[in-house]
Amino acid sequence: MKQFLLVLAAVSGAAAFGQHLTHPGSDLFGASEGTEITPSRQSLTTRPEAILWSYDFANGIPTNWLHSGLANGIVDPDARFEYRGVLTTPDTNVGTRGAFKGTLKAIQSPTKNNGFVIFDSDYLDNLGLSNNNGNGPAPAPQWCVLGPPMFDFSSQPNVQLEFVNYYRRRQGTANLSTAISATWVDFSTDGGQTWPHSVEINTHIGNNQSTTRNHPILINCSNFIGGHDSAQFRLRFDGRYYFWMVDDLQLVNPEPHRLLFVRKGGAPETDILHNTEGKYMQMAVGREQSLTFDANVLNFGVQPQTNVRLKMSLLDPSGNVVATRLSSPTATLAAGDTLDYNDLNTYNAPFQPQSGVGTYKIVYQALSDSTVETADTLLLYVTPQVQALDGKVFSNSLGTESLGDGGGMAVRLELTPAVPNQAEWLKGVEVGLSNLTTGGILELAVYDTSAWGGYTTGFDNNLMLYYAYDSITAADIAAGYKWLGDTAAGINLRAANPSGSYWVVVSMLTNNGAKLIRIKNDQTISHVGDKLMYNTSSARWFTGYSNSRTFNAPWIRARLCHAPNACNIGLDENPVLPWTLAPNPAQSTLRIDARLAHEPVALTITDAAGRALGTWTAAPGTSLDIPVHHWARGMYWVHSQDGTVQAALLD
Ligand SMILES: [Ca+2]
Ligand SMILES: [Ca+2]
Repeated sequence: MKQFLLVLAAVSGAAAFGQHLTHPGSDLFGASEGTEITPSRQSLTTRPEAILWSYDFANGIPTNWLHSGLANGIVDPDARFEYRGVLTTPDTNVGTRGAFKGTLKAIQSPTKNNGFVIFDSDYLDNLGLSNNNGNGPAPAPQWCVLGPPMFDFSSQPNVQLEFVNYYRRRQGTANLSTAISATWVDFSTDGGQTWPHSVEINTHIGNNQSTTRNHPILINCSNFIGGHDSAQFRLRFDGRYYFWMVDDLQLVNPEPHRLLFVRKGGAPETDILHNTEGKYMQMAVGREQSLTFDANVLNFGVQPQTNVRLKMSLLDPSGNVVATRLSSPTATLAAGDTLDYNDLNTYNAPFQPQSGVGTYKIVYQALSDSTVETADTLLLYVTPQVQALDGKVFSNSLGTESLGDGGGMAVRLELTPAVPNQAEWLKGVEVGLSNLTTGGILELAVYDTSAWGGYTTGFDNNLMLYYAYDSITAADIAAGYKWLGDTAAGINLRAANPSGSYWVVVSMLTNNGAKLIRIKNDQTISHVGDKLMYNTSSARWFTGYSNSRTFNAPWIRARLCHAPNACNIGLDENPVLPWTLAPNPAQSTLRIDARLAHEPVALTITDAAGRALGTWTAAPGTSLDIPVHHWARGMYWVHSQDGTVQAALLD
């Protein structure tokens, strides 16, 4: 056990330094699919008396606005935002016209129908033609700024900029990094001669991801332009692909009391922590995990906020609040300051879903004496048998286009037993497939965590505990998942150590690129340390992509049960096995205990590779000792004639 724990710690340590081990970024021009990305709730200010200025693009781009641009570093009159209006061609029903437009639509701003603007980097680079990159009217990377003339805010110390935008992201700035957004807002206090303040926006999405079509942007720019008589702001597109649509600009007085959930220092707005390495948003009943929570909250209002704390509520499947937790309070939070997860957490008071199978709701609220801010509700599923990282949200897919033929994904599986020391079984794995998948073969392998040799070495095949593979059929693609398990191979993995951790590895084989496989991914909750991906071109494993959740919670769902015959809902989940192994791990002798059996127990033992080592029979009501001191250390399988299989570990 000591050795096992050391290996486990090593893997955890590596994951904790994941930022040094992440892939530099997917080089894929992705197809658009899945749900759009929604950050924590963030609504525009609605108090009409607070509006200092607004423009809804009903009358095009005014000629007195700042508007200029560069294409690939050269001044180019085509590097401009385009106006989509009622009478323009194309009109307000059309968004991007680029070669990668897919079925993407126009922005969904409040006044979309009277006009909006778009910086269509995709179209400007390729004129809407495939295989024409760089031959459009304003080749990428482009740089373009757009903004109204200056304002006199000498009597306005507090100013907030708001607008609605729809951005699909690829690379930012002339240095072209997927880690940087191409969407910025700059601020000037000298009428546009210099722009000393810049804010990168839409940082909550990664490469090839889109915001929602009505994503609000709120920037408290009091410290930038408040109190200045030559105040100015401009939108800046600075990068490469895909597009940026903007509408309904307004400058307002910030609200006196407003808290916002925000990202800070790479930490997500809100986070959920489990008492295991794996963050299971689907938990098999009996394996419910204790949960704690944290958040980062910004005082986005004008006034200081007092008695600031995080409140968590758990609602059971009937909608009843069954638990609440509060973080310790912070006495005062100044305007513009942020409390992070060190302050706003419930680490000292875990709670766990206890009302059985069903969908639980988790509600994050930031409280002060003056206001309440509620984040989007999170759903957690307690299932009859499924244990999975994903929370059933299809954000995007990732597969062989990016990871290559033979690329793979692994998720961590903890077989926490419902009953201490009771054996746990893996019946099989369900892999969520994007309908962009065209076929190929999926391979499933399960390893103890001790098989992990590092990011370049990968998993030791000699320590493989379970293996299955199958072709992806048209029916699988139509169903949206591929089942790999009992029907394919008829083998059950039994956990020799029920408290152990395993890696469930899915490899994608495309017949030398003839087929495409894409596996669904959920970006909702940040995952670190419980998943890995293998990229064939780099010939190594990665924890994910830098600054992106493109590979976050792949839909690789394990079906668990307490015995091989108990994997169907409704069956007895606690059968008594007619025979047991002892001791396990064994050293010199492996004892087959058949004292509870009513018939002779005939056993075949195979090594991890499936090679048979011999056959033994224990008489009912007796024990049989098998000398194993001359066998190699490692994992063995003990098969009985009734189809039961148990793992034996020789130590
Ligand atoms: Ca409009
Ligand atoms: Ca040009």
